Order: sequence, then structure tokens, then C-alpha cells
Amino acid sequence: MTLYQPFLEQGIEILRAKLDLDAYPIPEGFEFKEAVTGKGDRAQLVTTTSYAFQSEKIRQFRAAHVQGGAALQVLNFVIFPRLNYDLPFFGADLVTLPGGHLIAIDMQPLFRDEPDYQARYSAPVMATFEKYQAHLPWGGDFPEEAQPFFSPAFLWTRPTETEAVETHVFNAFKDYLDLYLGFVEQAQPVTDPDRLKEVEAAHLRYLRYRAEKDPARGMFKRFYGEEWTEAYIHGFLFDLEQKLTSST
Ligand code: DBV
Repeated sequence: MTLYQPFLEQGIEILRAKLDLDAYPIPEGFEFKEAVTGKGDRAQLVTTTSYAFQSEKIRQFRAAHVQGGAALQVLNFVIFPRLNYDLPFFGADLVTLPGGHLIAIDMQPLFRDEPDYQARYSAPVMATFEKYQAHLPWGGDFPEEAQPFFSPAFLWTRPTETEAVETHVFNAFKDYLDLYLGFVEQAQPVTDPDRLKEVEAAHLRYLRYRAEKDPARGMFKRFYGEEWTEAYIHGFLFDLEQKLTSST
């Protein structure tokens, strides 16, 4: 059992319990990828497994699970709502590299600066955020340009103990996901045409940022090459733009 396997399994189970999940098509070649890195004694198999579902209110839930031994474990777990809801994105980036653990969990707002939006989608998460921040202190520097995409409840931490990942981070992940599914349950469709345009624009802004700045790009390129990596990022991990252009 690897470090993030329980997050993946529990995460999907929590979604299944609350939502009527359908499969979301994963393009050929992306469900599973493997490569060997290093040579001789340092040879290491690195696998990437992808999962994806959709539901009435969720355009795409997808997870990418990268496994390459104890010093390389990554789970990136993101929920993209449908474009006729103003729901935030659920994002978890759970990363273990030779340098240590790096954890980002958030419900990333479409409209960060609107007080009413914050009141609905960030304020209710603050108590949970504060509870976990006591055990999982702020992780320090992160890219300035990422700032507009985070909520005030952004849990960003670099635990020094693996046990903290297995306990506090695991509980935080489940609690954030439960809260998010409460938002999904309550969400009512947006019908105002101007607001719908703003929602789509906010999705595209976010997607373009995440695709362009994907911190995993370097890692994926090293393991699987540039062509596969770009196709995976734009055709699966952050696929909205391709979906919109292919449907018109
Ligand atoms: N990050 C992704 C995807 C990944 C992934 C799709 C499938 O968006 C992994 C894999 N993130 C990943 C890896 C690293 C990070 C780092 C491998 C380490 C990169 C390295 O050190 O070489 C949050 N993730 C980071 C960083 C941030 C985030 C701020 C540090 C980047 C830096 O310092 O430049 N990812 C970022 C974010 C969310 C997220 C805001 C939303 C919750 O998923």
C-alpha cells in the first residue's frame, strides 16, 4: 500500500456515496503509463494511473496517481464542476519527492473577490482550515501568480513526518471533500446569461493557468517524454479548452 492509495480509494468512495457517478472517458494511452528511470541499481519503475468520473453537477472529477518508490509518490485529485454552476474547484495536490512532502488542499474559488461568493464557499470552510492548520503549519513560499486562485482556506503545508500525512492530512482531505460535497448538493444552476459567461471565463482562466504552470510537467517529461506529457496535460488533466473547441 503506497502513501496516497488510501486517499484515492477513500476519495472515490466518498464521491460515490454522495453522487451518482458515471464514467468519464479517458483518452487512449492515458489510463496507464509506465517507464523505467535511472540505470542499474538505481533503476526505478514509475507508473501513472488515471481515474475519471462525472455526474449531474460535476463536469469532470479526475485523479492522477504517480508511483515510483517511497521517494516519489504523487496524487493530484481535482473536481471541475459543470459550467452551469458557480461551484469552486476542489483540488488536492499530494506530493512526496526526495526533498519531502508537499501538500495543497483547497476549494478554489471562481470569484475570489466577491464577498457573497466568499461567504458561501470559503467562510464555511474556515473552521476546518483552522483546526488542521494547528497541526499542519503554512508551507511557506509558493508562486505569487498562483495567489488569485486560492481561497482563504488554502491548506498548504510541508509535513516533515510521514505520519502527519497519514493522519492529519488524510483527515483534512476527507473533511474538505465532505464539505465540498455539501456545496455540490446545495448548488442550484446558474441561469443568468451574463453570469454563465463569467463562470465559463473563470473556468478557462483557471484551466489555462493550471495547464501552463503545471508543476508536474518537468517530472512527466523526464519519465514519459514531451509529446505524451503535453497531450496528457491538455487532453486529460486540464481538458476543458479542448472539450469546448471540439464541441463547436
Ligand atoms: N501538480 C498538478 C498536477 C500534478 C502535480 C496535475 C499529476 O497540478 C504534481 C501531477 N505538484 C506536483 C509536483 C510538484 C508540485 C508542486 C510533482 C513538485 C514539483 C517540483 O518540486 O518539482 C499546488 N503544487 C506544487 C507547488 C504548488 C502546488 C504551489 C509548488 C510549485 C512551485 O513551487 O513552483 N497544485 C498546485 C495547486 C493546486 C494543485 C495550487 C490546487 C490545490 O493541485
